[in-house]
Amino acid sequence: MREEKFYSVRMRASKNGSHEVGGKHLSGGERLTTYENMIHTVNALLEKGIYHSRGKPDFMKIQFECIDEPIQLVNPLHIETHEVESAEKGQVLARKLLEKAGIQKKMIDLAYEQIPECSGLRGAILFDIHSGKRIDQRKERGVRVSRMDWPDTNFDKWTKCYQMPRNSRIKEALVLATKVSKHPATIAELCWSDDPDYITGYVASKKLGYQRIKKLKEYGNEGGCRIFFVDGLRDLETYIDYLEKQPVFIQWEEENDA
Ligand code: PML
Ligand code: MG
Repeated sequence: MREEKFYSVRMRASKNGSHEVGGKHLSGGERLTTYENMIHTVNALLEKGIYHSRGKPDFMKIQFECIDEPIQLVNPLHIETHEVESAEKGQVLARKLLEKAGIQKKMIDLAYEQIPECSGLRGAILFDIHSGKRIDQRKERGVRVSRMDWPDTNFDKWTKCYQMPRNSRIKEALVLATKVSKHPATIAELCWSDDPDYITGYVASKKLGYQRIKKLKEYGNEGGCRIFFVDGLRDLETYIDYLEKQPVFIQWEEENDA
């Protein structure tokens, strides 16, 4: 498919020491790039971590590695945006959408009990929709989805068609949600940012697509959430391996947009 070599580039930034010594997580980023574009990509991640509303980092790690596996091309999830009057109404809508995605109400309540645990994690929580329990063993790290990106020219085409801003936050969130939802073990995802200046979040699933909810928390709140609702009967190790290692490029083709 592609002859060129690609590299996975990752960044994480924290304050009061590295994540390993209990520093506060500030920012993370995942990109796929060619060697020619490496400096530009590393600079973009550096900038993302340096100028951050959660604080000024005193630790940052940026690393790259060559990818040997073939890169999977995936069409982005269909996107819809909901305006809501308040964070409370946004949360009611999020719960409704999770039910629509096929998750029982009592399981959604149990997942919401996990939300305080989500805050401060640099990755996601995996929540089993059968047992109602968190099933990853990643403690304060969570599972970090990696090795994914959306080439700029194709993303630009998509933003024009949907009249969306050329916004890297939306791009990164939709890339992640698309990769995650593609796996058969993922039933749905619930996410909102841990940044105090960003209040939009989403529920995503294969069935519903990427359902943005304009307000899921109040400005100033640093409590974020990223929960993957998973079918825990499937092999967890293979699933986590997919999330962390399978390289994915988003490629939008209008005719494939459901
Ligand atoms: C994040 O910034 O960590 C997640 C942002 C999710 C919502 C992005 C959007 O669709 O506006
Ligand atoms: Mg953030």
